[in-house]
Amino acid sequence: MKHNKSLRPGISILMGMLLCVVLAACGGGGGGGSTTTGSSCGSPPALAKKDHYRVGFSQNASNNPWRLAETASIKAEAQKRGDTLVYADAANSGDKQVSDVQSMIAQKVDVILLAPITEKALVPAVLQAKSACIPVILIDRDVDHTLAQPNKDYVTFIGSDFVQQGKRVADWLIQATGGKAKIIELEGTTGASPAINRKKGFDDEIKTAPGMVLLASQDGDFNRDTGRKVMATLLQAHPDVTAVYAHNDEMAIGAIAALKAAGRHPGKDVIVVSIDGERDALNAIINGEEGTSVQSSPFFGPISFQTIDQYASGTKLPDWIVVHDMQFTKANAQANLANSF
Ligand code: GYE
Repeated sequence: MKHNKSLRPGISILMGMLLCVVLAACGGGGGGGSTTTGSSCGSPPALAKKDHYRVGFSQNASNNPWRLAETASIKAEAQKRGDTLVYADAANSGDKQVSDVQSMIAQKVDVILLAPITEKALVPAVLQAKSACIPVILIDRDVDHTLAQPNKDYVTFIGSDFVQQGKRVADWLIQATGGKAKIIELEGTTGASPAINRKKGFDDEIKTAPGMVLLASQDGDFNRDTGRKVMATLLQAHPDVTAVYAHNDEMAIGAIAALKAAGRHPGKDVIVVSIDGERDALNAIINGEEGTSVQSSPFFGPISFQTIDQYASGTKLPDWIVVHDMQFTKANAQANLANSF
């Protein structure tokens, strides 16, 4: 029969589609991602449930206690579960981190935990992992949502509310200074989601108190020595400074060193406040050189692997899994020293 030839492919496509519906597992296997047109493995890609996973962890840097604590937490949890960790440290380079993720894709890991250095640099890598049917879970830093979306291009973002962290620091500072301060702000790495949002949270909140004046705000790269150098320079331009807000503890410790080197008395003539809750900051709070540090928990191991389990089981995850943070002051710094990093 003449039209049989053209009919057959049509039938087999139909049969294939029916089979897909019956199995409800087209290309994906396990739970998680929902299948959408144009993607063979789900959007975001599904993750088949297994007893043990090969998990990629792309860390953006290892040059401070916070990063080391995060890596240790992830490694410990992987080991506890008998999962295999494929680890890479991008040493503060967006380009290196993109190639680290590409290498994990080439090694066909089951899932990638990614701590993207900036909001934009890792977007191509996230989309490449999606095309390769490997789900990505962002941890500790987010990407730009106009370029890649949760529950579509990647599974979810697990991390702190950075806007809230900045706001909490500002509220403490307004209280401690009676609403009057001349402030230098040391920003985290330009383009990194905690830097963007910690600035927003703080800057918006101090606007509610007219006596809070922002003298200068500059990138200190989340780094102790950069923070020290930037502070030393800004101090010369603004000797009237009475408060320093650093986006992380490392830069606060650097700023304290710069202040002391310039003959100032942190904790007395300049109040220093920051975010993270690392051991050096808690000690600075105890000895009076720092006012407060709002916690940003680096302990991502348990929550990340629990999220992998939930995703593989087909649990619908929120776009953002919010990590809740404490705040350290003179009242509780000593008691929390033993658990710090
Ligand atoms: O506060 C900082 C680190 O992304 C939340 O990055 C993290 C931040 C953390 O370098 O110390």
